[in-house]
Amino acid sequence: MKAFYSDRQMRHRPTRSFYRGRFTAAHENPERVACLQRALERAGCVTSEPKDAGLAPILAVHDSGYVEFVRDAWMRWRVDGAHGEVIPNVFPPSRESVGDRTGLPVLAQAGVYMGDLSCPIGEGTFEGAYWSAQAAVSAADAVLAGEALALAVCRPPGHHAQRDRASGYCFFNNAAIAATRLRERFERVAIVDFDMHHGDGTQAIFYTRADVLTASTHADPRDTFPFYSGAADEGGAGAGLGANFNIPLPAGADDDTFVAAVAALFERASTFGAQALVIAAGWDAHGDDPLSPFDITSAAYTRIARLMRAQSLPTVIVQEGGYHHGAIEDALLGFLGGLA
Ligand code: SP5
Ligand code: ZN
Repeated sequence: MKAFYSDRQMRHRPTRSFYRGRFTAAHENPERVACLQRALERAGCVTSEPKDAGLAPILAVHDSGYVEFVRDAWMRWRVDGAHGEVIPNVFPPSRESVGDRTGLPVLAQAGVYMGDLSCPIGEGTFEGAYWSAQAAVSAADAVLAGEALALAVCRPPGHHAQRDRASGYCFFNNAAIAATRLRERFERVAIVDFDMHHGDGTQAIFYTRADVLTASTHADPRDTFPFYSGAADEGGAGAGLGANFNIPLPAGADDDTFVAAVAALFERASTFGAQALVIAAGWDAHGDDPLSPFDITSAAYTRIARLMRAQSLPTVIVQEGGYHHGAIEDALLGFLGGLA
């Protein structure tokens, strides 16, 4: 299987994340990649450098003012005499009430373009997020060129990023970028997201579209980030009605429950008539993950990989979350085992 990763993704090095009243070490750290790389190596899979497809595939999903903010914020923050990484401390009464955002000071933009305090922008954040997106583009291009499967070791992750908003450690929505790329050839594309968190950014990006199905299973958002979306009754709107599918799961869910939910996502993709798949693959449902409310083992990921292969569709796998170093190596290794 072709797999893509650039060392330039390591340039995003968040030092902290604000959570429940204090700054904590960032869970989404560059060391995660070494664990994923070890799993790939153990499975005999070598990553190659993504091509530079430029900003166009990112701008096909994201607002240009937002992309410029991610690119320039760190430098502007320093010019302003602000400290450390770019983190907002003011928020608009409603995002819709903000007219032209492009002329605002960087601090005011941070409140518009950042949904929470866990996406600090540092010196290398844009470069890291840019190359993470390029890995997704290269994986999509490999599938467009005839590969049955390709994997993008995306880090920073992407599924919480909206068209014009970072959140949940995510800046550019790598899965949405890959799906948009696949749409150049395939009429109907399905995104199947089994990261433990709801893929709220991806849902928002495609919510009114009939050509891209977004299907996600996750911990019940009434108790778990991202809290404000991910319920089972969110089915899409307008032309996109019926092209969004959520399966929230209760705390304590086990392998059988989780695998059955992912099977239901694949069934929906099939009913939808998907001609290609994007898998938003997070490993944070694993029972050892510090964020997981589930009781899931690596064996679940082997079963999920088999289900995925049984769809016999061209497939791009995009890395999302997963924060326990041992668990993500083991989960990815289990998943890769299911592909054999
Ligand atoms: C891509 C992805 O998985 N993003 C997840 C974002 C979750 N953000 C909120 C969780 C903050 C957790 N800090 C945890 C301390 C637990 N001991
Ligand atoms: Zn997650």
